[in-house]
Amino acid sequence: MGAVALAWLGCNGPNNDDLTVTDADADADTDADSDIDADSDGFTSDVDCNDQNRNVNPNAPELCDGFDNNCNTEVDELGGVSFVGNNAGVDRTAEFSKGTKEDPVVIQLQTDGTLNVCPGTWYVGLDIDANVRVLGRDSATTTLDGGGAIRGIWVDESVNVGLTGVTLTGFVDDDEGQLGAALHCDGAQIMASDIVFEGDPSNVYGGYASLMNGCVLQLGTSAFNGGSAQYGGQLAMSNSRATLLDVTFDGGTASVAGGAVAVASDLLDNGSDATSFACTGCTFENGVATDPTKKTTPGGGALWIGEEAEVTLTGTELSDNSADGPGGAVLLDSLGDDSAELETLEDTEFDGNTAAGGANDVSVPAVKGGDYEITETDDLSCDESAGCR
Ligand SMILES: [Ca+2]
Ligand SMILES: [Ca+2]
Ligand SMILES: [Ca+2]
Ligand SMILES: [Ca+2]
Repeated sequence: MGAVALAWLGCNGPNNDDLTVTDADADADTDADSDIDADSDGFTSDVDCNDQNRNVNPNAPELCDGFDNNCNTEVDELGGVSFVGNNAGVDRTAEFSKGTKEDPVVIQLQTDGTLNVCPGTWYVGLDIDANVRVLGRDSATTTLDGGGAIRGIWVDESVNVGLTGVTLTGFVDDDEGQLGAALHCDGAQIMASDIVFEGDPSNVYGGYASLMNGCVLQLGTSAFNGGSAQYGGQLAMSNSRATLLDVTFDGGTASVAGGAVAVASDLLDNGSDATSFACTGCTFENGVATDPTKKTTPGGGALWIGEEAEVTLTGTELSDNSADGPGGAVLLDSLGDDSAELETLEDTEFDGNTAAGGANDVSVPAVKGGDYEITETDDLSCDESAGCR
């Protein structure tokens, strides 16, 4: 009313035109905009650090959400965890804090939104059934830990999931000991970056990660450390597509095939989606395919490529991997009549890989009906007597 009143009085001001746009808050001063409460949260813009958002003001609770909610100039100073959906963010710190090393908890995420996880170690696993972004602050400071008792991030619906900035450790497949302990993707789309996989899980398919039934995984700048499985000590996949950029696989162990990664259309399921694995700027090192009982001779110290699987390696280094059987670094294998393809091998280097069973770098043993392709080989050496070409 101030502006209207002054305009009405007219002759009191030096300039009638200016008076109609000043002092909208009716306190008769001349700082036109500093004391407007545009978002009606009870705090005027001189003290409300975001006067367009009623959930931000000096009396608002501080959430872990990347913003200074309480206008004290500090962002997320209380840490914790929040979930932001369509409405105001909800503080879920108490729920996440219930998990302890001795008694970790599984949190269900069933509505779309963003889960913000501030630095610290949270003893939780996430069962995700909605379109959710999980935003850790960064993998050096933010950890989800399964305490050696529960599964990690489990996505078995056709949803879009984002995942960034977390270390995943201490997870096990507590259900059947079959699938990736830290990350399981069944028919979902997952975009992830800055993930560190640790904790040496041991199971059947993919120590840390398993992808199946049309899963699409994009993974940037991440690291797999340790881990073991029968197939794919760190990652196993079938009927799914994985596109990786700048990912390090270090020290995975397989007792059947693929110290780091196992890729085959018939590995985890019997779907009909394309099975492809592409890695650019990746490193595979210290992978081991070995059978402690020495009853079998497992192959593919780093990578095992099985039925109808297409693998592309670009600008990648495979070093110091080893196998009891064939393929110190890579084993192209096919159990049935369908092809396994090392589609492209470009600017990729092999160094220090060893195989007790033939072909230190890439082995292509002659098995029935196999239709193997290796194209654009660069710096590739292998034992021709083992079938490499
Ligand atoms: Ca306000
Ligand atoms: Ca506000
Ligand atoms: Ca604050
Ligand atoms: Ca905040």
